[in-house]
Amino acid sequence: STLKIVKTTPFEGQKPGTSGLRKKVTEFQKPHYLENFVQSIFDNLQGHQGATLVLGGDGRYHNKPAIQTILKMAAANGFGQVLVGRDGLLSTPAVSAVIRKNKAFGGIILSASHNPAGPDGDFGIKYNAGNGGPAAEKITDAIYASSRTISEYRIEDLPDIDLSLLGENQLGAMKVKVIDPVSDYADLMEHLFDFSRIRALFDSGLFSMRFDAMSAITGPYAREILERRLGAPSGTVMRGEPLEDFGGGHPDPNLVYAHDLVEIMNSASGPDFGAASDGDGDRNMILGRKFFVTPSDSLAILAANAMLVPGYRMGLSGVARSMPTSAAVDKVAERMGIECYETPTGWKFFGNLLDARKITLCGEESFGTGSDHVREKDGLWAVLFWLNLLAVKQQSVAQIVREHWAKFGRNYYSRHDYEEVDAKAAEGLMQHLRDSFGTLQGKRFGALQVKQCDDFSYTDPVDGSVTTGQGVRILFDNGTRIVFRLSGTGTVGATLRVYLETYQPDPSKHDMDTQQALAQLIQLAEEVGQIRARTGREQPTVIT
Ligand code: VG1
Ligand code: CO
Repeated sequence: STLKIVKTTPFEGQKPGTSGLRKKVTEFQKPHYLENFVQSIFDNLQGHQGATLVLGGDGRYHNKPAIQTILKMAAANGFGQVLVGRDGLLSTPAVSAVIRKNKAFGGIILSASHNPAGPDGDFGIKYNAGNGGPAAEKITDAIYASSRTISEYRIEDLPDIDLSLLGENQLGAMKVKVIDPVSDYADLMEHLFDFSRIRALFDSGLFSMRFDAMSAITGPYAREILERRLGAPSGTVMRGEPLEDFGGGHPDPNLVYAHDLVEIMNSASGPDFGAASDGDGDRNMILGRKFFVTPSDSLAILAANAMLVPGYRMGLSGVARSMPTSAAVDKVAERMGIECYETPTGWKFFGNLLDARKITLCGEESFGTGSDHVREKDGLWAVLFWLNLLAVKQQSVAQIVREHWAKFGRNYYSRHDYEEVDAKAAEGLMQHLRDSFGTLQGKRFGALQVKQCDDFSYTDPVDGSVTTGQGVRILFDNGTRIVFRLSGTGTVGATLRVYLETYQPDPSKHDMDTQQALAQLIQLAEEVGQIRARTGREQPTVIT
């Protein structure tokens, strides 16, 4: 028989983080490294015999060999069929859409999102369940436990499948169906948004946009949807060819890493609307001409205007945001009389709320927004939502945001990242903060008084599961706060994230520079966290 049972020994540290297992490519290239993790996933599934698995990745370096390996392991582990994107490509939201459409058993996504790619870059792998969403913590914990005791894995010793051709192939007893990575997803978008209205906006000749795919996965999706189905002129999509090393770039759609787009949007004759997505297509950045929309504001604005979009005409059952995300959406929920849930960072915590229909929209400050249409955040979805709003409202991006602030107040908000700091120093900083809770409680800093400080923990309202240690919060009056967290997606050292927020209801004070509006809080974060002394950094690596 072609079935091989290969003896192996565990690797250290195959612990899924905020979004799956992310490591250097060189780590994944070690013999058995990928195989051990994939077998650890399969060993924690039940009822997958004969079932369908969805498989695809963001096309980064090592995607191709990894896909072939996983196909052969899926066959050896009894799956009946794998749906795989042509050339092994599928964006993260597209995997979610394909799982749901085909009622598949689950899916595997190969991506390290916005982390740089190439032989010296990062790679990643994540398991999604039958609802299309990232596996819950219970499952990722079980996968990690299996990876620590694994002694063998199963793989079919068969030739590679040609993934460049659409259609069905046989791999041992298992079918491999190569699917168009774009069409199911594009159809879903057409179903949610008013494409004829958006098309009319482009046809008017009075509106232009630029979408930066950052040489990552969204290029083919954006070209099909924006340029073909919606009739935007060709060239609307920039850097639309997915490259294995993302063109050497850092496909993180923020003001720092999408600076080409930012420059285009900042010119006086620039386009009316600009957007970008990340490596695996689940993030979005929204820009107007000379205007940046913070992701937290974007979520709030989508929620406030959802009824203008066909897919959400019936209203929202509720909304959710991750804890560090600004409370702008809370204000909208309050006004609408719907529930707003506060979850830990990472999309896996939204899954239960979406499945239970407690929420319709959700989002994170880290350029992630989504809805119940899939179980991942969705970059192009957010862009189309904005396009639909622009087409209906016939206003500029800046006008829409300013009107929103005037109505709901403005949450001045910023995140300061200190990347690749010494892991021990970062842990020490967090521990120091936790040790300070007693002395901080009630303490006054000028006009600010600490109302509460804690390490955020979350009880899932659907299944009652508890997740602790999700970030240190220092809460002041009126929604002013500082949050400290360590990233769970980095692969080198530690990344410290400091989230700063203050609420300003007065419209006459909505035109301040964000960093200036937060200056006192930034100062306080330094004082309380001893950031400079402990990390050796004079300033953040990235400010968003
Ligand atoms: C970051 C973001 C988080 C997001 C996660 C995955 O996690 O802060 O909001 O869900 O990335 O996004 P962390 O642990 O580094 O802060 V993606 O687009 O990288 O899948
Ligand atoms: Co991503």
